[in-house]
Amino acid sequence: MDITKEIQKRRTFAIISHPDAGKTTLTEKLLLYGGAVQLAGSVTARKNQRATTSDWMELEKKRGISISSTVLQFEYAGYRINLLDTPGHKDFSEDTYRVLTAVDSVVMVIDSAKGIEPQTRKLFEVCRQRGVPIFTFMNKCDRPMKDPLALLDELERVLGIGAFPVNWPIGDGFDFRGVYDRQTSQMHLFERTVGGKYRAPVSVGGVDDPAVRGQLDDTTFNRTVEELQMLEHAGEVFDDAAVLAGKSTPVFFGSASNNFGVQLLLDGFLKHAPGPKGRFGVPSSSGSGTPAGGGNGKTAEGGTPNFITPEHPHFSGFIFKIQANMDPKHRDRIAFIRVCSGKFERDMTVHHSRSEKKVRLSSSHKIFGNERETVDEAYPGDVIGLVGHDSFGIGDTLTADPKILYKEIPRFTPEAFSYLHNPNTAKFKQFRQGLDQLLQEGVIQALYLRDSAAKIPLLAAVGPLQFEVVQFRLESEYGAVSRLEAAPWTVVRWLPVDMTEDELDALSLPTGAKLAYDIGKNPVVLFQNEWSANYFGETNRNTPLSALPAQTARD
Ligand SMILES: Nc1nc2c(ncn2[C@@H]2O[C@H](COP(=O)(O)OP(=O)(O)OP(=O)(O)O)[C@@H](O)[C@H]2O)c(=O)[nH]1
Ligand SMILES: [Mg+2]
Repeated sequence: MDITKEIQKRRTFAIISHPDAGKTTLTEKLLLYGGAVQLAGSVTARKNQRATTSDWMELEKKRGISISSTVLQFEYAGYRINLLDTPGHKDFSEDTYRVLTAVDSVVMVIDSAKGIEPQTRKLFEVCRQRGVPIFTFMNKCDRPMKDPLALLDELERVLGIGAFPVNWPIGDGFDFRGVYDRQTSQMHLFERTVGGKYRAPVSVGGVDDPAVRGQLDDTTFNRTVEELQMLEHAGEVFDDAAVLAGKSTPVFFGSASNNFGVQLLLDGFLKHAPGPKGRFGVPSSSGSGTPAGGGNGKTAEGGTPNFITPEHPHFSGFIFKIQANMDPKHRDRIAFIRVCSGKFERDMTVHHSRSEKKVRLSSSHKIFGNERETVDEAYPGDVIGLVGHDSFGIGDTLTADPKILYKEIPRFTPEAFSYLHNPNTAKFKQFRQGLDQLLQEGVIQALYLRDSAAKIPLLAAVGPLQFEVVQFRLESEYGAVSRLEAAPWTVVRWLPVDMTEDELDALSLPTGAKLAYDIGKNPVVLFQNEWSANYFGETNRNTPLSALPAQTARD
């Protein structure tokens, strides 16, 4: 009973979009509302954390972009909110996609002047495939924006999703006056705040309220009334079932940097967003060997095989992110786990899927940007950070019931390759240690050429900005300067994991192609181009190639 109540309190969501739409700004503003509530209570220690930015990494501050996803947990209106800010740049999409496996819904931020941009569209596709409910925030209404009706149309046309405007903008750009809440029939008038530091003051009233009417010129007033009538006429109603199925998105307008519409979004989101959902596990090879469903097509509770509900009596969760050196004072690594079922208690002993060993989880934290606080218990929906386990990797399951195994983490095909040299032999230890850590975090992948005596790591990235992050972090966190050298390949394909060394020797590769191993010692072929990879595929039909990394290590 207790646990059901805790589960119902949790809301876990990610903020996604194309770069620069305002995710981090919105995140910070959501905290202002969440944090302000905490200030009223006893948790005054939190006060300074309002200054904590979601972009805490040095390189992020320098570049003004998000490079890594950030977890923030706060209480608001009786809810325990786990919020994940994600990077928008496509080179970091591996991190963003991993985060999407850990959430129950998303807020999609759109720059109202630009409409739906390519990366938003890609991320939306992932959400749709996963059936994740989507809430939309049309940001930057304080700047000249596209016609709001055209924006709704774009959502429907480009994304193929129904759009229900929960509120409606009044004017835009310099003439932006606020939003009309269609649920309560009230106008929220906008006042600019200096630097957007404080909660924006809002005055509220109906359309015909003289105080409101007096703020609007005739053109703006008439246009708003006309648009609202058109929306009423269209007769769409808020359809919770369609939202939960990811078929329709509630739309909120506002301006994150001005704190405007942020509270309406937060309240509207909490009213309709789903709590923690159950997840499918896969049959585990460890434990008793029987899948969670008992193998008879039904679980003990009578559900679908291996479907693990949050109320499942045993604790389970999976690691979706690893981050080292978040706090320069500690220099340790945190494994972020999404709790999926049961109750987590600090010091509990659980089964770790990768090592198939029992581990005791004694160092568990609640995370707030790069700040942390010991947490003694956690419930489904919570994201907690675990410290002190070097064997933990991304995708690992931790559970009190060894029969549960999650396979949630998506894999990506690298498309950019570059050697990473260590020019300073005296710093070899730091270089190696730093690189190993970054590889474990999944910041980048590394390959090693098969016939090369010098073990120079060949970095393999989804996008070239990842190289920059590796170099920057090696230097700033490990004191190791590095040098990149362009490599001639653009395509990597994984070979069957069970190929023997003799079989590898016997392969006849196209010109310029090379054999290499990934860090799990799985064999791969590097090709100069797609054509060469296809040619090899056609002439070696008995040796199937895979564009995705092998899931299991050879040793
Ligand atoms: N005018 C205006 N600018 C805004 C608003 N919200 C955000 N911005 C600005 O837009 C820029 C990008 O904001 P961020 O919050 O860093 O964007 P992001 O989506 O987190 O970007 P990435 O994480 O790099 O993908 C910053 O300069 C913000 O100040 C808004 O409501 N109005
Ligand atoms: Mg950001």
